[in-house]
Amino acid sequence: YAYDALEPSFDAATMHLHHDKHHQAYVNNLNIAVAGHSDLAGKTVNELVAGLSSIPEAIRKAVQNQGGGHANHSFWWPTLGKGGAAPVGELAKAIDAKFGSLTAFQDNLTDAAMHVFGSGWAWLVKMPDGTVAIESTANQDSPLTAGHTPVVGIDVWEHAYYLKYQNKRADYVKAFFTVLNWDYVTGKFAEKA
Ligand code: MN3
Repeated sequence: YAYDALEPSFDAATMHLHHDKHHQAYVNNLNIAVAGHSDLAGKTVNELVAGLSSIPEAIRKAVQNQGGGHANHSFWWPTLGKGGAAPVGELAKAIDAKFGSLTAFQDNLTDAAMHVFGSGWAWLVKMPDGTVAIESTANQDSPLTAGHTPVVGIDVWEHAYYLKYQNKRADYVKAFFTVLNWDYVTGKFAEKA
């Protein structure tokens, strides 16, 4: 989708900076970190962050930060857009089972997003047993490292919202729910079932 596709919730200038500068920097720095580690070359970024403990110590922190940044943003972009007002099918069932309602889920995720101190993410994740849960991660840590699969994520780094929303993270989080592509998220959840 175009940079202005999520206007007015997410403005085009923020999307340009976020995708072209911030996300690109994670990619560039990850490539620098893994250069010379030919054994890692065939792995996807999700495999790298999921297997963080087996990454050589000298580059583990770089893979955690830069690889996590690449993995988190690569996950995130396709979940944004216009598509569906609510989850359906298996995801709707899982959210209802855990939270009781879609509104209660949104309240819980909003709360998690508001309580991230500093930079990080709030997530709805799929647990190994198939249930869903809310968690937050610091910096660019990925839920994949703990064996949890991201389903919905909110980037609460200031780079995600400061240009348009300044310090008003609550307004940004509210806007996020208006550009969450439930059709896509629901489809991905069913795929991983
Ligand atoms: Mn970001």
